[in-house]
This record gives sequence, C-alpha cells and structure tokens, in this order.
Amino acid sequence: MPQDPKRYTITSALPYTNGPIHIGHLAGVYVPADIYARYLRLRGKDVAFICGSDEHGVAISMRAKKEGVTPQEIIDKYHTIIKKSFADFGISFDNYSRTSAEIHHKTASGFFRKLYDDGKFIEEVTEQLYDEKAGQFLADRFVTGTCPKCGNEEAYGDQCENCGTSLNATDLINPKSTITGTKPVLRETRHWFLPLDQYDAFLREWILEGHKNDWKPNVYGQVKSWLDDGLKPRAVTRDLDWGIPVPVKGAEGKVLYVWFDAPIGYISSTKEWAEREGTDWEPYWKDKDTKLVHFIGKDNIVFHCVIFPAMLKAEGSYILPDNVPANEFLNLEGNKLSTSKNWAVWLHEYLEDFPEKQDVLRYTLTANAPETKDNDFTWKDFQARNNNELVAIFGNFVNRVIVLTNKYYDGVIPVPVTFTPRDEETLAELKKYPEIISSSVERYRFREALGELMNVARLGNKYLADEEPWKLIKEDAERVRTIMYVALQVAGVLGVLSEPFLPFTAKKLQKMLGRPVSEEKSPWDAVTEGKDILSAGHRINPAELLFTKIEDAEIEKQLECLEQTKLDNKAGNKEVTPQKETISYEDFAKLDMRVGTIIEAEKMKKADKLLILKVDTGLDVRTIVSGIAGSFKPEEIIGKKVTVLVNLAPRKLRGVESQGMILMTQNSEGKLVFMNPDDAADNGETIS
Ligand code: B3M
Ligand code: ZN
Repeated sequence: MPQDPKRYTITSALPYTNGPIHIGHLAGVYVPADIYARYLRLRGKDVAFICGSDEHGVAISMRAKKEGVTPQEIIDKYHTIIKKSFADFGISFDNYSRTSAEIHHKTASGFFRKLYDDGKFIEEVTEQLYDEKAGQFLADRFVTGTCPKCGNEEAYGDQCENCGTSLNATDLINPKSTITGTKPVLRETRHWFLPLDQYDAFLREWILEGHKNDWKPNVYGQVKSWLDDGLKPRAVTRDLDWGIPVPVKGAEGKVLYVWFDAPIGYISSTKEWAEREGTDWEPYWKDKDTKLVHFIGKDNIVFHCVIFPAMLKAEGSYILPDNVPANEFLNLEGNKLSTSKNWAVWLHEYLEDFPEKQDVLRYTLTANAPETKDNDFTWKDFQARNNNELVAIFGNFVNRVIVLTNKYYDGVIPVPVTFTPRDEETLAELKKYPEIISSSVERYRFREALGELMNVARLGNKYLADEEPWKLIKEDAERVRTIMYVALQVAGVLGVLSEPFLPFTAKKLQKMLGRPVSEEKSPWDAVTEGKDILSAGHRINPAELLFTKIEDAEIEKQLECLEQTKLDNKAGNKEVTPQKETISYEDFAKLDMRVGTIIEAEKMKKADKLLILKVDTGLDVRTIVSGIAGSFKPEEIIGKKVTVLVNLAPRKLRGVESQGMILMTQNSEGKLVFMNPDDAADNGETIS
C-alpha cells in the first residue's frame, strides 16, 4: 500500500442503466464513496473520483424487450436520469461517463486484444445453454435456475445474488429461459475464457496474505470462500447482440461479457476525465504511488476482488486496488429493496418530494449504513434523525451562534477576554475531532465518523446551553464576548468537518460564517493544526435555517405510497392458476352460454355464502344458486346483466335445485365480480 499516496483513484460501481438509482445503491456505494472523495479533497489530496453508466449486459436487453423499445433507448433514458440525480444529490464525481461511449469501446476492445495477443485466454468450443424457441444462446440473466451452492431457485446464469457465487450458466440446476420459459438445450459455441485458476496463487498472496488486516471481514471472507471453492476458467465473451463486439476475426455475433467490459469502464472514464482536464490518465492507474479504492455493494465483490484484478494482473501494467470496502445491503421498511417490484425509494423521486433535503437523506443513510451487516431504512427513522438530531442539535446550535453574534455584535466576531477552564476544555476537545474523524474515514468507517461529527455539534450545543450567554449579556458583556468567540470556533470547525458528509449544509454554514473553505488548499489540515478558525473582527453573515422539521404528514404520504406498491405487487405477483388440460373444439362447443338478467335475489337461510337468484335467460326464468353472498347484497344485483352457462346439469344445493351457473371472476381485492374482463384483477384470473 502506498505509504503516502501521491494521488487517489476512487471508483464507485457503474450503475446498470436498466432503472433509476435507489437508496440501497446510495447507502451501499455512492454516499460512502463521496464522503471519502470529499474528505481527501479537503486534505488537499489529488483525487480522481470516477464513475459512469454500465450500459451493456442482459439486464438492459431484458428491460428493452419488456418495454418494447431498443436497448439504446433504455440506456439513453436511464443514463440521463441517473446522471442528473447523482449531480442533484451532490455525489461529486470528477467524471461520470458511460460504457456505450466510443472511448470505452476502444479501451475495452484494446484491453481484450492485448490479453488475446499475449495468449492469456483459453479459446474453446463448449456446450452452452440454448433456447430453441427464442433462437438464441442463454447467458447471465437470460437464464435462471437453482444455485448449486446454496439452493437459491432464482440464481442467474452468471451469479447467485443470494450467496454471491459466480456461476457459469451450465452450473445451474433445472435451468429455465427467462425469454420463453422453456427448458434450454445444449449447443456448441466458441468462447474465450480467462483461466482464473491460474491466478489462484497470486490472489492468495495479494489478498489473503497481503490484506488480511485492512480489508473488511465481509469482503475478505467472501474472497476466501471463493478461492477455497476453487477458481475455474471463466468465459469473457457472450453470444449476444448487445455489447462490445469481440475484436477477433471469426467472432462475429459475439460480444465482451459485461463484467469483463464494465470494470474497464473505470479506466475509460478516467481517460475521458484526463483528456478534458488536460492531464495524464496513466499515473491514476499505473503508478505504484497511486491508491486505488473501489466502492461497491457486496454482490460485486467477486468481480472487483477476483476477476478484475486477474484481468489487471494478466495485462501487466496496472496497479491493483488498495482496498474494496464493500457494504452489505440496505432493506426498506423490513423488506429487500427491489427494482422489479418497485420496492424502493428512488433518488429522483426523493429529490422531488424533499427538495433541499439532500443532506437529510445522506445523513440517515450514513447513520444507518450497512457497513458490516444488512440494515433497514424506515421513514420514521428518517424523520427522527432529521427532527431529533439535525434540527435539534446541529441546526439549533448553529442558529443560536449566528443569531446571537448578529444580535450582540452586528455580526462582527468579538475579541475574547479571559478563557475559563470550561472554555479551554471546550477548545481542547474541539481540536481533537479532525483527527478522530480522519481516523474513522481513513478506515472506511463512515457511520462512526458521522457519529463523531455530531459530537462536535453536541459539544457546541452543550457549551452554549450551559454558559447561557443570553442570560449573562446584561450583567457581564465581557464574559459573553468570550463565550461567543469559543462557540464560533466550534461552528467554524463544524463547517469544515461536515462537508464530506453534509455538503449542502456545510456550504450554507460556511456562507453564514463568511468563510468558504474552497479558497484554502487543505482546510481539514488547517483545523487539525488547531489554529482558531474564525478571527476576532471577522464579520459573519445573517442566519438562515440549516434544517426544518419534517411533519408526520410527509412521512404518512411516503408510507401510503409503499402500501400501494404492496397492493400492486400482490395483484401482480398472485399465483396464476396453471392452465387446465387441453380440450377439443367439440368439448368447447357443448358449452351453451347466454346473457341473462337477475330479476330476483334473496339470501339462502342458514347459508351465509349463498344467494338464490331468479334469472331471465331469454329461454326461460330459472333458479340459480350462487356463492356470491360474501361479495354482493341481494338488493344491489337486481337487474344486473350476467353471463350464464345454461346447459350445466341441475344440482341441489341445501335442498334448492340450481339450474345453471353464473360466470364470475375476482378483482385485485380478492372480491368476486361478475364476468367483465375490465373488472377482473389481471390476466390469468380464472372464470368460473
Ligand atoms: N453494473 C452494478 C450491479 O451489479 C454493476 C456494477 C459494475 S461496476 C464495474 O448492480
Ligand atoms: Zn447461491
């Protein structure tokens, strides 16, 4: 590890452009990465914070098929949404590119070609899963089946999201095509494989030996079990029509495996940034004095700790990641976040519902970050964090300092007179925090770091509450000058230390204090040196509120949205009764169905589910007993037109002969409704 890195290359997982960003992505990857990048910049370090859209892969082709549009339309739509929502949320990438960009196609093809020319691949014709109905090979998310490692029945062809195991599609038990639902057959096809097994010794030495003390246990443990399971050659090409063409003669119709090309996207995005900045990209990826850190979620560990490092090692001129501080998963109100089930808080929607409250979400997601285990986001906690911590502690302290300084001294910072032991203690305590927070951030413990930041706000809040300058101002103005001077130093330090975590708040606070830190080379080191950050005689600006209370109604609205999503999912996810056995046309022709009108209806005595109906079928008026008393009152269905099966053999129900059947279905609330497709819940409802 570079002792004192000359520069930092920070990457965060390239989001697939098959949907928007949600709070799980933010908590797992992007907020921690942004905290780290902002912190290093405040230390005056040379940082390249890199990301971009991951625009290839089966997930995008599937979304395009589902929406009946082209993959290009899908990636353009979601690349735009994602890029804007990151910018609006203050994720401070130095470059946000996209893997459909030409610079990436060139970089990824060139990388593949170098390994190919250096003979690093195994070229082999093997049997792969093929969907005869769809007429295409099945890889990655085009096929699901049972994970051979953990038994998860919804594992994908390249990875099991349940246990993180990376799979070849042919490893799946009972594979099924996600295109047609059919059972795939095996068919021969040529692919290029990265012989991961040949990198086992290198990976054991580099990670299991070299990083046993500084990589997070959840990451180290997953890599170790991966290596202990035994590495196998892995196909890095696919038979797909969407992706980067394989730059080898005879490979027409084949593209680079998305997990081969995507990590190279970090490199191409760095190139794009360097070109724009007029600097050289290579030191950020090839200089041993560069510290490379990948921020990802736990489902990406194997790709960033095994496959991509093996690729970099095989290419030979690149540095390796110094750390990969992967987070676990965030749940929402006790349930797993899910794009497909729309069970998420989408970033772009959050920003519409809570404009100007970016930092409240950053704060809540960091305070609850799934750094070592899965964690849960609840709207009630979000409200409590805002009202009880940000408003009541951080905001309250700052507001008092600014308002009182303007009120007592017209905004000019007073000259302190005599420091009491309490003043000295407070200033001494304050001077410790830059180092305390640095120590947590440098070890990627952002929850812990945020807790220490809030201790700075608590220090100031308690100091003011104990010293009560508003009571002393009449009889001891000199004492108040010193108190306000000390309180202002705390506010000034808070304005610097909060920037990585709460950038929007820090900017407002620095503006109120008339001290934008951006004008300094390393503001963090300035406060670490312990010099008083705000000098007497300096004029501050008027107060503005940093945080406002979040009312119950705003939270109720969010919870109602989630309840509606649950209802939609229940309707959409209902088990569709399997189709009955096929019948002949002759069988069908025996059914005689007529339109009828209910002309009388009464409840059957001692049978709470049955109604006795008199139905005019046009042929006659007949009695039909129907089990709809749970869904209809007799009086509300008189005159109702219904579909009647008239040639059903009569049968006695509770002593009453029923001569036919009224066709019914059920709606999304599970209530029986008369057979009118528009009233039915959705396709697949039975008619009986
Ligand atoms: N597109 C994100 C995911 O697996 C994936 C990351 C690529 S980083 C090179 O959800
Ligand atoms: Zn599994």
